Amino acid sequence: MFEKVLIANRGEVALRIHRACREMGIHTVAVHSTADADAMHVRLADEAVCIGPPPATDSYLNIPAILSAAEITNADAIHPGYGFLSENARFADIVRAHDITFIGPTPEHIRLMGDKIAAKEAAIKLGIPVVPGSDGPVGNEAEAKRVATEIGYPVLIKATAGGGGRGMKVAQSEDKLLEALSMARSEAGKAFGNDQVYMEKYLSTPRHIEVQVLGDSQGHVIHLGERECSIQRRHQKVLEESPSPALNATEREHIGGIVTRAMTKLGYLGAGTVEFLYEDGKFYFIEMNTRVQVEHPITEAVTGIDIVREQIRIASGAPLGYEQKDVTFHGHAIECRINAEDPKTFAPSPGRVTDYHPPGGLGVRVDSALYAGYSVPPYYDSLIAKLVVHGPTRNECLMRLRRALEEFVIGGIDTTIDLHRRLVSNVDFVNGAYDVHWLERSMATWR
Ligand code: MV4
Repeated sequence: MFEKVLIANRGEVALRIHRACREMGIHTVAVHSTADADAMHVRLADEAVCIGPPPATDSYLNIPAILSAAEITNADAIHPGYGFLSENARFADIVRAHDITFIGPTPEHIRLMGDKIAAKEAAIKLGIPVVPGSDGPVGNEAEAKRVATEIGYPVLIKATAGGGGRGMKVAQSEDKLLEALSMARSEAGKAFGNDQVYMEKYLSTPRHIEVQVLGDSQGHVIHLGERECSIQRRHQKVLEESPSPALNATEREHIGGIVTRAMTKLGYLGAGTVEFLYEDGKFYFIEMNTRVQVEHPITEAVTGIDIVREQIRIASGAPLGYEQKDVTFHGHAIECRINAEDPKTFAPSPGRVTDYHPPGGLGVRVDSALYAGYSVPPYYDSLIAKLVVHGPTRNECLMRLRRALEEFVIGGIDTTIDLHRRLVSNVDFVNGAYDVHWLERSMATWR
């Protein structure tokens, strides 16, 4: 097992990784920019190294600085968390070249799943259902017309180098196809320097459901159930829950089995999440995330499995701590992402936190690096806390979540707490009757 892990991240996820290490008797090295000198992860880590000025490109994305910090502290492993360098295959390669363990999948699998078209082709080979569409990039207009006729309108044109919803154009009928195609191409060229696009059948009211997997170096893979992530705004997840209110036990077992068999065939190592669109009882693969995700705590609540601990164990060469038969699902969990943003305009709201009072009680977890007197810096993602609530049933979880949100006090900056207070009492949400467009459509009617 590792002696010392360098945490190449900041904020709540850096704290999360530090906590798992601490409980395993592993020393931790925090890295931080000058803006994060007073951050909680720096205070709690065994050692801390300043890696640069505030801009992420000069600090948390600065590969030479992070590797230097690992060298001078003699860390034997690096955990990238999520975001920043967590899905950067070149970083994983460089870490490996320094004889330091990268706590994550192999660079090959990171690279494979980072290429949207290659990932889809791999999914097909591995027996994972995908959205009907073009076989790779779409060529000229004639080919686009042929493919669109084959899969049926409406169709969606997606940028190969895109992701997170950027560079997508819908064509409702053939007379709109060429315009959508040229707009998608030119936007992709400008945004990503790569105008390659592919085509898929457009699913108009899908849900976003993802399956968590863990694979070890002995080739064992287990799944930890699914997470429903449809409550999104402009492709930013706002709230997630597990299990999905839309799935029954048979569907859960069905998709869990497909993903587990596929990841076993692939020889997947580490924690990973296979993302699907779900519509009319069918699953369609959209992408795979080769990192621990922001919303992992709801899976931990329902299964009782510490995902970050398993990541570290797997990376050290230990076998998974569980077989599939040991994974049982209990109750319901919901995570509210709380951002330092204006609740109406969603403009970032950095600044000094004057009051901080997180909720507590049975089944209430708050993952946050905030403290009274802390100044939220303006340079990074606006996520400042994750409220994770667990209860025996979805309704009891909702009751507990409403109570926890009432208690939650963050003073001195704007936050999105009020958005969640509104969400968890909305009848459509309470009934689980929503798709990926629901939140934006509903908020348009909110004053
Ligand atoms: C789609 C789709 C409908 N049909 N693909 C958006 C970002 C990327 N993860 C994939 N996305 C979508 N792909 C087809 N063929 C609708 C979306 C989509 C979406 C997906 C998941 C979560 C939120 C979303 C919001 C808008 C559109």
